[in-house]
Amino acid sequence: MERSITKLLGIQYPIIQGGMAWVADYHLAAAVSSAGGLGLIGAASATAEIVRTQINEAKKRTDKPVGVNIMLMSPHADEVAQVVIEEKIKVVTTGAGNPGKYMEGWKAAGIKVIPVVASCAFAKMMENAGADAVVAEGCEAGGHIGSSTTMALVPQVVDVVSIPVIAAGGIADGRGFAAAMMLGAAGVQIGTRFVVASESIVHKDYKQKIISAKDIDSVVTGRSTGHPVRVLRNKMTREYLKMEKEGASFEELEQLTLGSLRKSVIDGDVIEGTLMAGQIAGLVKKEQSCSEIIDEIMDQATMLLGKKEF
Ligand code: TUI
Repeated sequence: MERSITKLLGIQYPIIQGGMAWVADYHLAAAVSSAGGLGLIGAASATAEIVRTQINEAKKRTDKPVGVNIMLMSPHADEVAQVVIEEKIKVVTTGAGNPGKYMEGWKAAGIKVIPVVASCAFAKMMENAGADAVVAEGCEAGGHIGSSTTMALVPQVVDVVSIPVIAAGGIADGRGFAAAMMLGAAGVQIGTRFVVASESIVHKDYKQKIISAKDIDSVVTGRSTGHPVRVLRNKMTREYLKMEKEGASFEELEQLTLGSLRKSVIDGDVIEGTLMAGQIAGLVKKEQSCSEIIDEIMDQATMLLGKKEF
């Protein structure tokens, strides 16, 4: 069993970029892959043709492998699952659901499949279904989350599967990377720090909200609807949480957040928009290139762990 994800994925450093909706486009994915990590295009709720264009733009910018993250609640997931085969994508990660029905097709196409999991039971199910690795994502992560923390989840998942485990949630520097290794992870997935990367297309006002965030600026909306989402607090979350407290219906709450991620990422509306970010936002202090981010993390981790090979 290959335990090293650098060998499994043909990358230099065991750092994969989160497949963040609206944020993880071809600019960011190509930059992370060029810097030696694994960049991902976040398909989110985009159509198959948009994802195909994104893949082709990424290929123009880097000769290193770029993966695709498929958000399984998307109405276009079936078509996107086919596009990754047609475009000869080498690595697919999945989020917010069960990718079981696509597994056979992806494996037959030689794709390395890495589902994001938030529990041991689901990790084991994914291993049995043929996953090559899993991302164990703790609830410190931004966006749609499960209920266990990274510290508790990662070692428990490591103990129930024999495939490599990639730790996610709350990791943004070499200390987090080293800690993940101590928990038995083979690598890390990083989101929030890459949101503010210079190659990230995210509006400068959203980046500034992350850079100026304090440790306690993170909240979880949607607990009442069964779709908890971690974001930075703002006017929108105050209204959302108030409505949740008053027993608003799923439809009313959906109405409030409709198009709100586009508002923040593209328009820079940090008041009414959804500012998805992990709890580690308070640690992210400046905009840097993906190459600077990855080199800094690896230098710090190498020093702490006393080893260079991953
Ligand atoms: O998927 C994510 N994070 C996301 S997806 C997303 S798009 C979105 N926007 C608004 C509302 C909702 C979603 C934003 N952030 N992370 C990976 C992840 N997957 N975290 C947790 C899970 C997960 C949860 C339950 C995976 C599988 C699962 O259950 C599968 C099953 O069938 O038991």
